[in-house]
Amino acid sequence: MLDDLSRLTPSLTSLGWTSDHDQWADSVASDRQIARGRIGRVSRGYCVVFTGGDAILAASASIRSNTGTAPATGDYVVVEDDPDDGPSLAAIADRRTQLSRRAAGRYPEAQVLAANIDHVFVMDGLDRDVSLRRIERQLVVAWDSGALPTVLLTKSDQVTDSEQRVAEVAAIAPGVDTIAISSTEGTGIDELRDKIAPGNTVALMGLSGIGKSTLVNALSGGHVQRTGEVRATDRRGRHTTVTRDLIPLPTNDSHIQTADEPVSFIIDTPGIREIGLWQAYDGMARAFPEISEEVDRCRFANCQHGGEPGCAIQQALAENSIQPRRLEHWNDLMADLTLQEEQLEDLDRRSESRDRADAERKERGERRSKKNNTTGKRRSR
Ligand SMILES: Nc1nc2c(ncn2[C@@H]2O[C@H](COP(=O)(O)OP(=O)(O)O)[C@@H](O)[C@H]2O)c(=O)[nH]1
Ligand SMILES: [Mg+2]
Ligand SMILES: [Zn+2]
Repeated sequence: MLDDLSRLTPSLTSLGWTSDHDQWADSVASDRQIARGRIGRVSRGYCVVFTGGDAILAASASIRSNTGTAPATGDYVVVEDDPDDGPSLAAIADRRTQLSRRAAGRYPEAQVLAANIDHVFVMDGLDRDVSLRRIERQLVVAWDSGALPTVLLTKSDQVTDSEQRVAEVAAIAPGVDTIAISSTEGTGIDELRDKIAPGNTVALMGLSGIGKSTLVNALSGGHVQRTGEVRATDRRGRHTTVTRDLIPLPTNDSHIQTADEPVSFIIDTPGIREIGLWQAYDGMARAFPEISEEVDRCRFANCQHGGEPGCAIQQALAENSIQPRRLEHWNDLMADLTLQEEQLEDLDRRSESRDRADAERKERGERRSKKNNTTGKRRSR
C-alpha cells in the first residue's frame, strides 16, 4: 500500500503541493527540517507523510500541544528531525477546507476528519430505508467543510425504484447533485469519475456497510481498500475500518503520467453512527437555504418563530414554501448548536476563573517569597 502510494505520487506537485506551500514551509523552516509533504494517514502518535519520494513516518505527539492543531489526513506539513523523537511533524499549513465533526465525548471539542478536500460524497444505501434526516445532517457537515457535497445512493442494483428514491432525496438536497450508483455493476461510476478533476480530493461519508470501500475500489480500479467481505480484524477480533487513508486514484486513461501531474485522492472514513455538528452555522445555511433565507426576513432579529408578529417563517409555512418536517429538523439542529455554544462559554468561564485563581495563587506565592528573599526583584505596578 505505501509502495503503491509512493509510486502513484512521484512528486510534491503531484500531491497538490503549491508554490504557496513552499513559501509557507520556507517561513517555518529550521535547520532541522527534513521533509515536506501531505499526510496520508493519522495513527495514534504518528502520521504517514507522502513526500513525493518515499513515504515517511513522523511522530505527531507534540504538534497538538505546540500548535493547538491536531493533524488530519490531507494536511500539508513540514517534518523535522527531532533530537528525541526522530522525524516529527513540525508545522501544519492552513487548510483550504476541513471536514469537522464534534468529537465523541462529554466536552465539546472538534475533530477534523479530513483536510484540504474538494468534494464530500454523502452516501446512503438504497438496500435499506434511506433516512432523510440523516442525509440532511450529513449535508450540513459536508457543506460546512467548504467542499462541494454530492449525495450518492449506493447499491442501485438492489432496487427497482431508484429513480423515485433519488427524486425524494434530491428534494431535500437543494443545490446538490443526487446520484444512484452501483459499484458492483459499474452504474454511475464514470459520471462520478468525471466529477473528480485531476488533483481533487474527495472524502466519503456514511454509515458502515453502505459500500464506501467498494466504491473506493471501483474508482481506484484496484483493491486498495478492504470491504465488508474481507474485513480487517484487529487484535480484539472486531471488524472495523478505523483509518482514514488518502488513497490515490490512478488516471483512468492509459497515458503515461508525468511526475508533476496532479493526482486525485479519495479518503474513506470509518462509518460514524451519528455525526455530531461542530459550530456548523454556515453548513446549516447551505443545507437549509429556504429556511435561513426566511429567518433573515423576520421582523425581530431574535424572533423565535413561535407566533411573533412579522415572522417570515410562520408566513412561509402558511404558504407551504417551507416544509414542516424540514423546519422541525432545522430547529432540532439549531438547538444542538446553541447548546454547544453554551457549553463552550461555560468551559471558557471555568478556565478563566481557573486562570484567575492560578494567578492569585502565584501572586500570593511571590509575595511570600519576596518576604523571604530581600534581593528579590520588585515588580513594577
Ligand atoms: N449489491 C451491491 N452490493 C454492494 C455494492 N457496494 C457494496 N456492496 C456490498 O455491501 C457490503 C458492504 O460494503 P463496504 O464497501 O465494505 O461498505 P463500507 O462499510 O461502507 O465500506 C459488501 O458486502 C459489499 O460487497 C453495490 O453497488 N451493489
Ligand atoms: Mg469500509
Ligand atoms: Zn420568525
